[in-house]
Amino acid sequence: MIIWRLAVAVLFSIISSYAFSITDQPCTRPASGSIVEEPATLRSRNGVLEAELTYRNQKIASDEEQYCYQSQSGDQSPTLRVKPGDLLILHLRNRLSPEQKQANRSMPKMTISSPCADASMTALSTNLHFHGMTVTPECHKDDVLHTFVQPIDKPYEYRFRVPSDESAGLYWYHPHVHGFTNRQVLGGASGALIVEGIERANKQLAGLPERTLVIRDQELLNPDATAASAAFAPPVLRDSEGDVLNTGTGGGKPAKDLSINFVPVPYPDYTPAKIQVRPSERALWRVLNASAITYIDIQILVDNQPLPLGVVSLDSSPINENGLTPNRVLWVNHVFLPPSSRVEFIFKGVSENTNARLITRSVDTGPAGENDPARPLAAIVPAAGAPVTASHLVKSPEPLPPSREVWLGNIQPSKTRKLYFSEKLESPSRADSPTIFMITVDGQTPAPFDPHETSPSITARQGDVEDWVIENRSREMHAFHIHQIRFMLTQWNGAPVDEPFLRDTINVPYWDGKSPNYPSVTIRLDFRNPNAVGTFVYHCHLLEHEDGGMMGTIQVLPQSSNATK
Ligand SMILES: [Cu+2]
Repeated sequence: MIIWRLAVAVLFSIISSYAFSITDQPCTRPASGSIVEEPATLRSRNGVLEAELTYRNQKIASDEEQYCYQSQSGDQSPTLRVKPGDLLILHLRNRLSPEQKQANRSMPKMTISSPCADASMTALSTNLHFHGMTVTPECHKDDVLHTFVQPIDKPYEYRFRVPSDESAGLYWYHPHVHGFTNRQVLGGASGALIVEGIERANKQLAGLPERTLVIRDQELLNPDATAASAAFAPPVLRDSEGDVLNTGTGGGKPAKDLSINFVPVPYPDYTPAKIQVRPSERALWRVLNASAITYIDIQILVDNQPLPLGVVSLDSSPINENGLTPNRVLWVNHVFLPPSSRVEFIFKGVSENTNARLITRSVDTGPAGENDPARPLAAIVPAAGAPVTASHLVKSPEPLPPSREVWLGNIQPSKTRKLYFSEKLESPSRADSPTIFMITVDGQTPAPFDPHETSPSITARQGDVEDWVIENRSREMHAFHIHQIRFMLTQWNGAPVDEPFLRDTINVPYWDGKSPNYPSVTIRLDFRNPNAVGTFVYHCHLLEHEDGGMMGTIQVLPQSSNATK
């Protein structure tokens, strides 16, 4: 008995020291100016990727936390790499610490029954959304309306098959608990997910080395610093949420700092991170804007001249009209990425002895928007001895067979709807009162998202294609995103556009406050995929806005059903 007790005590001390070593500063991040390392990778084998992700937090200021996903080997935010048709099994272990301060926004407490059915939504609840993927909105797959994993729960299992026709490219995962998403994503809760095989859609990619760059935003590391050019800077104004308001100058104090693969590039000095490359080596660069609220407009400057970027995919959708125009590359000087968007492009390479930088240009988010100034992200450092990238695309890929789907641009929609983004102050007489954010189906009463509302805002039918006009009636930009499906941009402020790719997020320009017509985008949504059947959400991907109510639900009925509204 004594030996048994001793063994238990030893075992306990081993477990506790292990627990201590992994909980002590679990979300440690690199210093500014560090080399940008490729995220650790978890790769499927024999058609299956099974992994455990432990979700942790760490307090870094009185009201600020870092969040991280840790793999079993302790790596943060690993990139998940799967092939179409693979089975993905993720065990999500919520280990958020209850000692952390709860967010101010309190959600009504609900009875915990199971992680699949209306568990409580608090600052310690979490779940996963697989952004961009066309898996079904069901529990254990890609549901965010009823799946809430609490710290007391045993590991929660996500289990789904990547659709065999899922387009190859860059996707991502992040938590999606209404009211608390902003805080978690701003704290770093995100990771890349790559569906392999993009070189099958574009033979110009064959054999290229590849690099994944995840750009995140975070609270300012030096919020009280003044810019070097402060003599010319306008006064710093903040919105009612405390973010630095758009100065309209392209410069000044940003609302948030940015990081690249977790290397912070903080205001005011913006010490760039370092990307090591081999001289003149072409590569596929995959860039994700995983920011909670920050727009970026990426550009590579070589000796201060823009380097053309060979875009092959946007939002994990190859630039090829579903295979109608294979091997297409769009050469552009910069790429605008709203929060949650991704771009994959051919990086032409830079020769030695050049000054090359990855930057974001400034984005004018509107008078009520955040300040997103121009700033460097990373110095691109060519050196013959630079490490070989961890991953290369297949050298002799088998080209993808032609798609059996009719290109969305060639289909007439069965219905047109109009939705609009709007904002109002909680107390209209007080300019500093919190903002209420709304997305409303035209004709319905504007109201912020209510997680207890059981009837969907929109009902559609699987098999259909619909056009939605989305207006912005507010003085700041919003980024429309819908789960489960993709769409095509067909009009920008009423003018036709003909994009050879689909998106899952689109920016909607801000209203100037006087024009009789609100700015709008028209998108063609594809409900043909049977995986779209079910109830899921559409929302603004500026997560402060989503948490503040800018979200709605859509129910997609099976094709055989009659009811629509
Ligand atoms: Cu928004």
